[in-house]
Amino acid sequence: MVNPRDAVVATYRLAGDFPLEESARVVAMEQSTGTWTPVEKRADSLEERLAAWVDGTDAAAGTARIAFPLEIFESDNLPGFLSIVAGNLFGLGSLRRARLLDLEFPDAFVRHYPGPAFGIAGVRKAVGTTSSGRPHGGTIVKPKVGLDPKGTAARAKEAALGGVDLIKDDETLTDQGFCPLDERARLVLEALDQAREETGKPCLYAVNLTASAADVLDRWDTVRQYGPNCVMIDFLTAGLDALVRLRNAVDVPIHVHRTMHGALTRAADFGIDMRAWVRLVRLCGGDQLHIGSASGKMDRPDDLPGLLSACRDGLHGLRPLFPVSSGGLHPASVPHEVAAFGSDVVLQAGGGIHGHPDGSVAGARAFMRAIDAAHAGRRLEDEDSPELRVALKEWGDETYAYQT
Ligand code: CAP
Ligand code: MG
Repeated sequence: MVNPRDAVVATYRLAGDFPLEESARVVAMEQSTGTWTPVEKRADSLEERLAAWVDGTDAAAGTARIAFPLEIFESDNLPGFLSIVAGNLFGLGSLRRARLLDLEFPDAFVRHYPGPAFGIAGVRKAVGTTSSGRPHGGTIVKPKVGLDPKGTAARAKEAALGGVDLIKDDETLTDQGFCPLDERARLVLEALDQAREETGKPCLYAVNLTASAADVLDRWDTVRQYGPNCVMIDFLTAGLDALVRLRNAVDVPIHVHRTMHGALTRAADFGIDMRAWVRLVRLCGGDQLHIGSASGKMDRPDDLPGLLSACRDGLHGLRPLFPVSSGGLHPASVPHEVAAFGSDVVLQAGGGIHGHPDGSVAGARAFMRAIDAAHAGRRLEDEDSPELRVALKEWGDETYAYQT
């Protein structure tokens, strides 16, 4: 097995024209010093130092560990990193299955990356849940797009008055003409200050700064004048480099959305597993990350415990990532989610709060009461909460398919 001090190890699921061991060697060569045919080695070649190697295979699982010498990577170039561990191999005609499952980094690689500045403990401190340790409840302002800054702020204020810990922009809301970022950030943060005067409770606003790496920093400069307490980025569409740059610029928690992940994570035979992305987002400094839910509208993660471990294990002393469960959740989903995630989770409901028959304040109250009850091990049906009763009647107790 590789000496973990000096190599990045990528685990792949491989299958193709050749036996597993051979396919693994093909990938190791293609991603480091080789090509399809031998090339005469020059006397001054560095190939010995830079060649990747097969660090073990598991025939039963159909997986192979491929070790890449640290020297093959630049210390701070994530696009280059992905070109090596997640590059040509997916296009090789000899493979009919090539899926990157996981990544292991040596300390010498990790120390060039910032990791989460807040992590679970830091976000809990910001929200005031350090002592209770309860799950956080958040919402996404809905409609996804379709409100101007005033309308967004009004709906955000209602959710904050209902007691949520976090309000986020939706992943497609950035700085469009119908809802300019500058005015939206200012009005939402003002509205949350007003709500806090009434509730006495902090509420994070994850303002979506998704844009090119350069523009993300300009957008941080735009919003920082209003005293933001959280920011958000869609890390796949913006790029990991934009996440790192944002991490190195901001002094508030970073909420990381994973939109577009399905194009990479869902195909059984080809793709990049969410676990590899969790490791990279944690390295790059996200504080909370969507990883899928146990009962919502999105496709189930096939190894939720493995994702939770990647969020929280002692990865080189990096702070743990706060996992976010979201997508089609409503109050009756909460016990299912808490059973699967435990209490260190951010549960989010967009439609499951703003679609409440009695509006967003009632929807937020219902969702937060469901979190309190589930955290205390109480049955939702026994709660003395008119808002929760209405939500349970409206959406029932089962996970449900998309309601068109
Ligand atoms: C949820 C959501 C989130 C999804 C993302 C949406 O809204 O805002 O983007 O949770 O999926 O746009 O669907 P609802 P994932 O609560 O109204 O469904 O968390 O799997 O990355
Ligand atoms: Mg969304």
